[in-house]
Amino acid sequence: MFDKVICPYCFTKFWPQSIAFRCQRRTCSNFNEPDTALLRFYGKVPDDNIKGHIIAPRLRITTPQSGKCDVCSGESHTMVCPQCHNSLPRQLVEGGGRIIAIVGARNSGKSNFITVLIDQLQRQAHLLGDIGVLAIDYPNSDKLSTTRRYNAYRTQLYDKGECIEATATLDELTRVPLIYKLSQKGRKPTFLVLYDTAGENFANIIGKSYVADGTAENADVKFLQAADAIIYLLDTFTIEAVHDKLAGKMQLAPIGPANPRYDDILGKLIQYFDEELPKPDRNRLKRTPIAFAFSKFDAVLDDPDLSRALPNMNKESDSEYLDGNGVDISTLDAQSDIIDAALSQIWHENNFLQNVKQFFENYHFFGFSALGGVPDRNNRVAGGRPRPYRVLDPLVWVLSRLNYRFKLK
Ligand SMILES: Nc1nc2c(ncn2[C@@H]2O[C@H](COP(=O)(O)OP(=O)(O)O)[C@@H](O)[C@H]2O)c(=O)[nH]1
Ligand SMILES: [Mg+2]
Ligand SMILES: [Zn+2]
Ligand SMILES: [Zn+2]
Repeated sequence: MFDKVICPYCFTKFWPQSIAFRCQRRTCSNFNEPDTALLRFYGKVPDDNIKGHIIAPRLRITTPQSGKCDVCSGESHTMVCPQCHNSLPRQLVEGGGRIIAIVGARNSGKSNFITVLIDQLQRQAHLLGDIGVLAIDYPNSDKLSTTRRYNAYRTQLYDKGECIEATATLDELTRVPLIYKLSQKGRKPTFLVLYDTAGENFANIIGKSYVADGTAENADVKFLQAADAIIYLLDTFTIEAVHDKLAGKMQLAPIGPANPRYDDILGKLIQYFDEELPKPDRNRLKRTPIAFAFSKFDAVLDDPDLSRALPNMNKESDSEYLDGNGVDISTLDAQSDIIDAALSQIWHENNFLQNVKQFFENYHFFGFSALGGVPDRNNRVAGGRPRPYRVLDPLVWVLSRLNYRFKLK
C-alpha cells in the first residue's frame, strides 16, 4: 500500500507515516533550539534561517498532513526527514515520487550539463509531451534554494558567456542537491536530484570507506542504490584514444592520479557492488536504468580523425524529437550502438564495456555536449553562448524506462 520514502539528502528510507515536522513559529519557546541532527549532517549550521523545534514522528497508520508541536501546540506543515531533519517536498513524501540521480566524477562536466539541461527542459519539455518542470526550493532558506543557486549558474553561462569551471570548494552547499520535479498528468512525479559536489567527494569517499576500511557507509554508494534511475556523466577527454589525439592541441593534463580515467571510480563502484552488496540490493541496482553519458562530445565531433569513429553523429543534427514531431526511442538506441561500437572497435575500451555489461542489465550510452565547443583560454564559451548537442537524450531515455508517456512519432 505504501512505498518507503527516500530522503534525497541522507538517503535514509523511511515509511511516510513516520515523517517529522518542524515548528517554525517564532513564538514557540524552542524556536532557537540547536538542531543536532542537522548539525551532524552538515558539520555546521547551513543557514541561520533554518530554525524551529523538531516535532518527532509518532506512531501512525496514515501519512499526516501536519504535526502538532509538543511545545507550543501550533500546527506545522513543514515536513522534514526523521533522520537528518532536512526539509522534504510534500509530494515526495505523500506521492512516493521517484528519484533520478545525476552523478559524475570531478571534471566530468556536471555543472555545465546541469545548467544547460534545466534550461533545455524549461524551453523544450513541451516537445516531449505534457511534462512540467518545477524547481523545489528549500523552505526559508535563500542560500540553499534551488532557484537561487541555479540562477547563479545560469547568469554565468548564459548572460556572461563564461563556462562554469570545476567546483573547487568543499562547503556545506555541496551536500545540498538542486531538486526539480517533473510531472505528467496521471503519473507519480519524478524528482531530478542533482548533486554538483566538488568531485573529490565522490572519489575520496569511495577511496576512504571502501578501499581503506571496507565499509559501505558512504553517501555516493547509498545515493546510487537509492535512485530509481541514474545518469552517470563520464569525461570523454580521459578516454585514452581521445586524450592521445586532443592532448596536444587542447593542452590536456596527462591521465594519471590527478586526472584519472573516466571509468576509474565506476570500476571501483562495480567491484564494490559485486563483492559487498547484499543480493536483493545488488539485483535491484543491476536492473536500475543507467545512462552513461559522455560529455564534451563537441571536441570529438570537430576532430576529423576522431569523428570517423562515430558515423552518423554530427553537431548539426541534434536530437530528432526537437523538431516537435514526437519521440522515437529507437533513435536513441542507434546513438548508443554507435558509441558502443566506437568504444569497442576503435578506442579499445573493452575493459570498461565488459565491466558495465556484466553488471548492469539496463544501460545505454550517450554522447553530448553542453557547450557545443571548447571554451577559450579565458574560459569563455565558444560563440558567446552554449550551443547544446543531445543534452536531453539521457534524460529522455531514462524517463522512457520509468514509463513516461511521450508524444510519439
Ligand atoms: N569542450 C567542452 N568542454 C566542456 C564542456 N563542459 C565542460 N567542459 C570542460 O570541463 C570542465 C569541467 O566542467 P564542469 O561542468 O565544471 O565539471 P564538474 O567538475 O563535473 O562540475 C570545464 O571547465 C570545461 O573546461 C563541453 O560541453 N564542451
Ligand atoms: Mg561542478
Ligand atoms: Zn534525510
Ligand atoms: Zn512550536
